Amino acid sequence: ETEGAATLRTVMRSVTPLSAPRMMDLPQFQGDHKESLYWGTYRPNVYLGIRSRTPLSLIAGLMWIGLKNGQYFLRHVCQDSDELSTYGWTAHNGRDYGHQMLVDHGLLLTTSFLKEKGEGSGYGGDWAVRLGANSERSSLNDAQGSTTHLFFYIADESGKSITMASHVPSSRGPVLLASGSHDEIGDWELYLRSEDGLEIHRAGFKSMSMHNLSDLVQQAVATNAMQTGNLNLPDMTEDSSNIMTYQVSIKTPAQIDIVFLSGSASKNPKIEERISKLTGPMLSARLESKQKEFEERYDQIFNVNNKIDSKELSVGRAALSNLLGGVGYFYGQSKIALPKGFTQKNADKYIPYWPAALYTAVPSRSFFPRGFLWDEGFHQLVIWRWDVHISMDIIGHWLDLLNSDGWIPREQILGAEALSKVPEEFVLQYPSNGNPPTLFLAIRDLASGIHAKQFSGDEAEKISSFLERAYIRLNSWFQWFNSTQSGKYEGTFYWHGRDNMTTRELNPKTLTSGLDDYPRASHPNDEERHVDLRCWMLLATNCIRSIAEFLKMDSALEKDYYKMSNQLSDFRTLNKLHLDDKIGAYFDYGNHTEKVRLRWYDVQDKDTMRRELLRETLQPPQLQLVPHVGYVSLFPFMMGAIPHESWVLDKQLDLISNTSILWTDYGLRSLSRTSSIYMKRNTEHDPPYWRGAIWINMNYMILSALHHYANEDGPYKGRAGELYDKLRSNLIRNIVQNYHETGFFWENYDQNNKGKGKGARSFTGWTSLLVLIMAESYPTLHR
Ligand code: 6A9
Repeated sequence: ETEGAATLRTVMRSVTPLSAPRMMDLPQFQGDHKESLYWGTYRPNVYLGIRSRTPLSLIAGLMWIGLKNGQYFLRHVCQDSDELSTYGWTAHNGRDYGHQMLVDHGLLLTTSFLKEKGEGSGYGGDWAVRLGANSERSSLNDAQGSTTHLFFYIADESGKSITMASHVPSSRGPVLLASGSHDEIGDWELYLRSEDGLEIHRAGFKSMSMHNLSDLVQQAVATNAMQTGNLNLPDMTEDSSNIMTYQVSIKTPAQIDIVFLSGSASKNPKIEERISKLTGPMLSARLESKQKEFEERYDQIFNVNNKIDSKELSVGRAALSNLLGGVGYFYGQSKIALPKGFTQKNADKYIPYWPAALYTAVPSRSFFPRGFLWDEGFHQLVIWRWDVHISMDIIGHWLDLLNSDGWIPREQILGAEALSKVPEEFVLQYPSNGNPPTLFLAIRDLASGIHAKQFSGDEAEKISSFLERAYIRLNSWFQWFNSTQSGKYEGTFYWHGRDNMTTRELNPKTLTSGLDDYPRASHPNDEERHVDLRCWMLLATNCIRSIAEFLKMDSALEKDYYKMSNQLSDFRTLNKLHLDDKIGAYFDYGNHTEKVRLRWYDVQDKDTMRRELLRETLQPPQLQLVPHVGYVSLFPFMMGAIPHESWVLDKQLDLISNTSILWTDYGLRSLSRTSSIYMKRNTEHDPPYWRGAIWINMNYMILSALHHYANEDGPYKGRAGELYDKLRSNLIRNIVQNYHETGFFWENYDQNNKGKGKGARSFTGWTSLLVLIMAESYPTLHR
């Protein structure tokens, strides 16, 4: 076989699905379950977006014209540059109810979503959206601002045309806006109802690119404005339009109800009844009772003992709701990088993954509205507690993305809408790159929950069949790590793929670990070992072992896991590989020197930053423990791998509680203030990221370990308990305060600047672990 043929085989394998029964083919994901999750607010990248969980769906959404500093802007896609002072779901149950609030420079909008299967409705049922608009007092005297233009659209991704109602009277009663038919749901109709006589303008477009909807509407309005002087849609439609847009211009306060009815609606005598149930006073009553249901369920699951005050409670609810309201459905093909030097005939440097669906939560609706592998494990810690069926459905989708090597692409950019948000250089996925297998955190909980008979009979049954089918997938996922990310010596691991040629980075990044620029060995080579990866391997082994025990599999494979789990949890081995026993801290190991810095160089008349070894002390890199105290050094602690009577535990508590090292009043720093890389840029373009800031996923893991050690007898029990209480209240206080002050949850928090939110705002991914911190719910890591 030639080298080329071998490479080709490797490439083809990387885009071939694992040959194993698909998770999503399980009976539990069909029938009622599937239908009950058909429609939803599954387009988290727009301020309000509805679609169904099918590749070519009908999609609906909201736009409006916002006014900022005397200038008009069309709002649609969530963008931080819109400078809304807040937006997000204050209630959302992930299924059939949600309530969102948006504040756009004096304009207060609310969007409510409600879904139900009525008598006569087609597959997936009917849904309603209530739009509320109000003005803040201060801007009422702004004459322009008192008219608000709202746009609601419905479009068919398959390109099938939609019929626009021939005449839209400006009337009070429900008016038909549009109708059509769809293979999965039959005929459908869209109605609008408002108590005020409204003027409605319309436009229809024919287009297959749904990510350009804002442009279509903006152009139509702008062109018409030039001709008529009004900010109105032109009341025209293109032939066989598959996108219909309706504009209502309102004076605040106003309220509009929009209803989508599926099934052969107009032939159905109950049509009036169905409309009136989903609009007006009856809708108000239903929304109210759904809200109450949501709050009661939240209390029952997350606030059993009234652990927090009411001001904090509403922030916890918003955190959960934003996570659930951020769940999206995506369909498309990842782009997988070809090996260096290879290109396709058409010059493409990638090969597409197979077309796949992904139902997933997203880290941030504005910045990262797509699936991220290791983020998802943290999301699922919250979601399984709320709705274990949704959680299994999400995890199942992810596990179906395993290729025949046992690899899952880290960042999921599926479909044109998702792609339109990602800069070129981030698009390609590399089949040699890992990302922490955090889904094991949630799966571990499900397995232990079954052991502990914590689930209802029906749930337990479904979880069992889920785990049974997942077993072979989890095994190949694990084997991928075990074979491709192993170190030079048995039982050691490191994140492969770090750049050992770079001259620009102060410390070559490790994006695969999820901790991007967290400092590792300065000169990557194959002697490296990473303590965080070793701990993820421990988690994975323990999880698979516990599933195997539960499924009573008496196989050689189970014995392997048993052995491996014992090896990886062996305290003496861990210490030999990673412990600095002078200070009692765990470190990576590798070819390292502390004596590096970034310097400006003049390269061909251009100033760029380059890394250099410090000449004056000239300490060449050598094999050693990498002396940076931070999140990575706490991994054995996080995983509960330190025996509760060990002196090392005492040292870990020292590191955590020391204010010159990790402790701040707002949570724990990612990197010690004493580290040589603390708050250092990595290149001229890369400001510090995981080099000091407070991140909530890691704080949650550390908190859960403190909780664990505070509840185990041992000499450090009391101390762990005190730190636990303090850290927990610091985290809650700071996240809540930031939410109240800024209207958002943040990607991370500033360890210096009074704990101020930093990075992406409206980061409603793992920051929503706040819910579990408030509830004191922690993963079952500890055997
Ligand atoms: C950049 C720019 C609009 C970085 O939360 C997602 C990930 C985490 O998994 C990772 O641990 N974030 C953390 O270090 C955000 C990554 C965004 C990369 C893509 C595209 C888009 O600009």
